[in-house]
Amino acid sequence: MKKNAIIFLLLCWANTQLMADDGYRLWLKYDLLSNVTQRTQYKNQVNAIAIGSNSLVLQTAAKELQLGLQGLLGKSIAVNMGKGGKGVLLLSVNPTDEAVQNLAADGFAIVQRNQQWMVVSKTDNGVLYGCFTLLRQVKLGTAFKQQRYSESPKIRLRMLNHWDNPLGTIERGYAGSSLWKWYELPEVIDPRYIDYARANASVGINAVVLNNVNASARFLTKEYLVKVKALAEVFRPYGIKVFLSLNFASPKILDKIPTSDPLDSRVVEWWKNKTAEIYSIIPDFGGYLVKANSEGEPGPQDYGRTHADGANMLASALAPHNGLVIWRAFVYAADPKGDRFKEAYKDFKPLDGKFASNALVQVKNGPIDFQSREPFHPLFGKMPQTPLAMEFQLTQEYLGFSTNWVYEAPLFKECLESDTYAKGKGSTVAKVIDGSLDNHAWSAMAGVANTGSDRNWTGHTMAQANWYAFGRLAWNYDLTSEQIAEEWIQQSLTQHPQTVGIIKELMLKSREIYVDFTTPLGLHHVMGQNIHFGAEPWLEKSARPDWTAIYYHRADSLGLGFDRTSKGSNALSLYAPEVQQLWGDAQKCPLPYLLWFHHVPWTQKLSTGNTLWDEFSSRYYKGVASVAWMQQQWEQTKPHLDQAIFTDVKGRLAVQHREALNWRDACVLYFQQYAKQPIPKPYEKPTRTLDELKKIVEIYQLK
Ligand code: GCW
Repeated sequence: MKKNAIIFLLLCWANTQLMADDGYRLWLKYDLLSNVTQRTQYKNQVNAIAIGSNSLVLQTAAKELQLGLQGLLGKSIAVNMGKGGKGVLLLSVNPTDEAVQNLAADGFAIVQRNQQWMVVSKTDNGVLYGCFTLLRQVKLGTAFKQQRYSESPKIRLRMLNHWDNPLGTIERGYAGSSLWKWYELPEVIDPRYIDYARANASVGINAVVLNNVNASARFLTKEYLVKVKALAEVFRPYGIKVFLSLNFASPKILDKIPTSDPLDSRVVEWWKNKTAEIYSIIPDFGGYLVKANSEGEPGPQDYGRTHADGANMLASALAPHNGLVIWRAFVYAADPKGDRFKEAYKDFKPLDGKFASNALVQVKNGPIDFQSREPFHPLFGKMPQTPLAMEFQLTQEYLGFSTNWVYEAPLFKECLESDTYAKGKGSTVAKVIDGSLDNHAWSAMAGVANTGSDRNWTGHTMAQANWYAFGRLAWNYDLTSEQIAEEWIQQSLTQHPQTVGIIKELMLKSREIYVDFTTPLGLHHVMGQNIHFGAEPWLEKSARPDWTAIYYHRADSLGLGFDRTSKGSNALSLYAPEVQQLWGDAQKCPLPYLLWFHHVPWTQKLSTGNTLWDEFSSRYYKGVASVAWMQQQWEQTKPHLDQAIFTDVKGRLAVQHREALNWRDACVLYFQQYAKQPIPKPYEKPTRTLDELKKIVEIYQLK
């Protein structure tokens, strides 16, 4: 080889090393295992991979396994067709294999028979998930331990919802612009689309909605459908189905039909034809996600029809193609005297039993809007005849954008583990949405994506863990937040035991810390009107009353919080009696939910021994101190992390500290006007005035 060529190759290599750990590779880092004994042991197990059939997904599975094992074990591994033999890892799709009999379609078993290891499933996708699991196990040192290991997903549709717009912006996106380069598609296929699909498949995500629920009708035009087709082709080998959000007024917008009334025959016909057109372009298209009659979006109520009328019209257009309609329940009328908490329930509960069999209703985890803590949505457990899909938000709209570190697994699990008591004790939200409580064929969990064009995908590197955790929990919600954190850190950041321990502790505490310095004790919706990372508890006027802060906190000279008992809005009555009992008595209500349900006197003694004011204001100070603690802890990780990641997170933590101080001072000074009590010792009164803090928020809001 010529000298120049060698230098060129060396430079390429050096470049990949430099780029290696800036967060791009996510949790899919297949570097040589540092544990030599383990490496040798695994090396002896696998010499080659064999696939029994040549389907797209199986080929992907083999390719991914090969790539991963070669990197982790440092040896070359061939992929062949056939059954192989000793030392050959067989990937087999065999619905009659006894190892997979009791598993769901996408489940898999990793078994050893006659000295041969195999990954077996009823479906191609199952084998793919088995391969990614095996790679994870090799990386974590837990592979090939049992002669038979199996997993089965608890939720059938594990989906990301992108809120991406045609021009490349992302609604509530904080990691750059959209991954989808609509203008360049379908001709240019950004290799990043493939890496995105790999990451999803590696955690079991099998469906994506490409565009914003505030949907442009443009996505249903021929021009866009060929772009969507190009993406579907990239995702198909990874077992991922593509869905689209639709604009309910599309017949009017795109084809000048005078109405979009779901019961009008011209409209019915239009959707039937449009849907058939989509399936002719994308034969395995998943279906539609719909936001209707919500925040100004069009919908069936514009014509005096119900949400079920709208959903069923689309469901019947989709049914011949085996497609699904996922209808969102995020609706609320602007009623200054009402309680937004009750709105979706009021609209949807009466429709239970009225939806077509290929329709699901997608409900946000809580009744308001992705706050840092919400009680579970009262619809869970109250619509037994309808499959309810869960909607979580991964993007941190109300959790500090990309400058705050909030590990969301505890938030997701808190909701999933809540007991609805719909069919007695143990009727958890998880059992409602996995379909087991009411025997539904379909089940779904959606995460509003936090991905974007930033090199590390999610803006804050630690937010990658939320994408990861979402996939893992949709697959198996019984995993603990700690398990998920541990495996994510080990795959993404480091395997140095002390450093893993430090980062894990930070992750597990991060959400509660965020709650403390923003909305302690169940306070909610007091963020800035447009820029949701800052406090604006003084917000009194907005386009709608339920977009202000005072609507929710109800501070007055007596106390703080929204009375949702029978003396107030009575939203509590939407829950089962056992839940009402749990939250209904202000003296016994768990503190995290206190101000969600009660207007509590400032002077009331809480279970901590402090008065409401003292406890409430102290939490802000503790929260800020905890962010300082996070910063100190993070310093200790430096020797064991990639420096690009270390420095980036360090910077973001410093911003988080600044924002935490703003939250603390704004809230403490604002609410003190009502409580009329001093800041409790040993804390010091903020040095800034309330007016100064209002100015800061104004600057953030670009006023
Ligand atoms: O919380 C609100 C967001 C909107 C979003 C809406 C929704 C897509 O602020 O940006 O719109 O929720 O979920 O529909």
